[in-house]
Amino acid sequence: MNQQIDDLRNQAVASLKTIASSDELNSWRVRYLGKKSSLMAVLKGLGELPAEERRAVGGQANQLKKELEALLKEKEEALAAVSNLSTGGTDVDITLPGRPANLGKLHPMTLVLHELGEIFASMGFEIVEGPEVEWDYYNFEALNIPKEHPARDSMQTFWVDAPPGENGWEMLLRTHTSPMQIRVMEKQKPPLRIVVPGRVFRYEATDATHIPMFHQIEGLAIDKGITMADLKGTLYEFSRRFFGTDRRVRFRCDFFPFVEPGVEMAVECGVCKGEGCRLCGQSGWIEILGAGMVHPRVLEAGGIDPDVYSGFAFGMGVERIPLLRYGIDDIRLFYSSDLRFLRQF
Ligand code: FA5
Repeated sequence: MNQQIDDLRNQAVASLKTIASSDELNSWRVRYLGKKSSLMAVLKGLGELPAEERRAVGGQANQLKKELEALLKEKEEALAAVSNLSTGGTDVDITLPGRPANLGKLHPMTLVLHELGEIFASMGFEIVEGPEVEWDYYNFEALNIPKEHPARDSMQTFWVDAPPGENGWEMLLRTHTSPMQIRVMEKQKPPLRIVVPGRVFRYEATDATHIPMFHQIEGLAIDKGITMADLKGTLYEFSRRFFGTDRRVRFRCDFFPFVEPGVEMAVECGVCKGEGCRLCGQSGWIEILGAGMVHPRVLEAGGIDPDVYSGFAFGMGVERIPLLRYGIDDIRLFYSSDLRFLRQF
């Protein structure tokens, strides 16, 4: 009998170790502790045993019963702990993969500014930045646009109500990035090649190609013997790299008081491919920049001798660049905060 109870214990303990679910544990309980189990049969049959054997077997069998009950409880708790772990103790299944984090991305204008910077940097231009709140001296006066000059009318200005600066200068939000031409010339002597990306502001009505706050990138190159051919070569190369080799580009004469001669550069419309549409005002072209040879008076204002040096400058409207590349038909979309639009870039 002694041996039989020992065998039963070994069997019960060994099979308990393989159990991994509460169903299996229930079958184990029925098998080793249930009414029809071998252990219960031993306990029920005690009365038929001789008195001295009854005590010894009874003690052993009862001890095994207690031991198996304790093991059962322990296993029940272990299984419950595992199941709590996988559900986090709640209705949430923590074994499921996590929700992806909502990653932000750069605004399309920032991406375009980075790309323009890379293109011009690879052509040897340094990238510099300047103040958005400017003196009228740098924005107009030093650029050969004196007070009362009609060219001031083409750039409706936001004036800043602030005490006047040196020589009675008035404060404004810069209407273009060209003031940096003067600021750079004051500090750096030729040869110099710079581009200036940045925000500019104009008091204007909005439409599909005009907004009151937009970005420009100014370019300036000054050295001995710089000609219009250098300007055109640089801008053609920019267009080839940004828009590809098959996009047509057009130069036409234009007037800006700070260049002589002056041109505007237009690129074939990306929406209608030159056919004419709402975006390009049915012309097939979109003007992206003004440019020209730096006016001798501007070189002088920057402290550079126009008899020795010459230079070219351009000022490109950055928002119009992705319009042309992606065929977007309204510039205002960039600032409408519509994530369905912005996420596409
Ligand atoms: C200028 O701002 C001159 N400073 C450019 C220049 C620089 C000429 C150096 C010569 C030498 P303009 O006002 O044309 O020029 O503006 C330049 C470009 O800015 C335009 O071709 C256009 O692409 C963009 N632009 C002008 N106004 C707006 C506007 N309201 N919204 C969006 N883009 C605009």
